[in-house]
Amino acid sequence: MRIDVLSIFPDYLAPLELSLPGKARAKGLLELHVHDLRQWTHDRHNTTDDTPYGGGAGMVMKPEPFGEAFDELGVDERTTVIFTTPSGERFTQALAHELSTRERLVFACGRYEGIDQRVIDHARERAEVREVSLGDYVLNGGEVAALAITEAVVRLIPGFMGNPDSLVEESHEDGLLEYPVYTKPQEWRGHDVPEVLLSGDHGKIAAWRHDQRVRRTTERRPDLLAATVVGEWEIERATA
Ligand code: 6GU
Repeated sequence: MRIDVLSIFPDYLAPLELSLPGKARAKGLLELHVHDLRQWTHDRHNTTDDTPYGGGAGMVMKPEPFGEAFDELGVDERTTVIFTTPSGERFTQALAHELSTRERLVFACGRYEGIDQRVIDHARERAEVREVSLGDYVLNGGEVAALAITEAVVRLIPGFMGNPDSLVEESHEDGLLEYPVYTKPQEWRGHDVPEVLLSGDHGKIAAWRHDQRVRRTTERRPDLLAATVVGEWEIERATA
């Protein structure tokens, strides 16, 4: 996979050079380029924004730098352009899986009040386009979202995870949150590891963990339960 990120604050994306994506790059599974959008400006102030037509607060990101960036990067029908915006569809594990199948992602990070709509309309004429939000809160710009989306997607690229089993039992893979985990020591500051985990009875442990997942999901994310195969009776038992 190749990922290009367009931003007026490329330093925000520095963590991408490290950790998870760094490992994928070392394995040759990922090629990653972060670009300063200002390199596609031509005035001496490197202007990337202007006042909105029709009036209103704030500034709008100009279309020309994005257009020139798309041209130079060769954005085409094999490319998925991701506009990070609080007005987008919500980013989920399902969307992470979908994006992990793409050969080429280009992130266009919005700042200020957003990007001139014609950039998105134009991108749709030459590529697949997704407008994506991290969740229902407002950030100063799309850089943190591009970072989060990249990390979630890259770890799903086949061959990236050392142990693919660890992907299966995670929160948001099957619609239930994860069970609580414990390690040594067996007793710590008056808190004991649950007895069942020391029993050696793998069937009982699996049943306990499943109950814990149902209980947590019911308490913290009841909205997730509607989409799972967990029945009413099971929720009642786990939360009894
Ligand atoms: Cl993608 N951008 C901004 N500016 N705020 C957000 C967001 C994105 N996702 C959630 N809040």
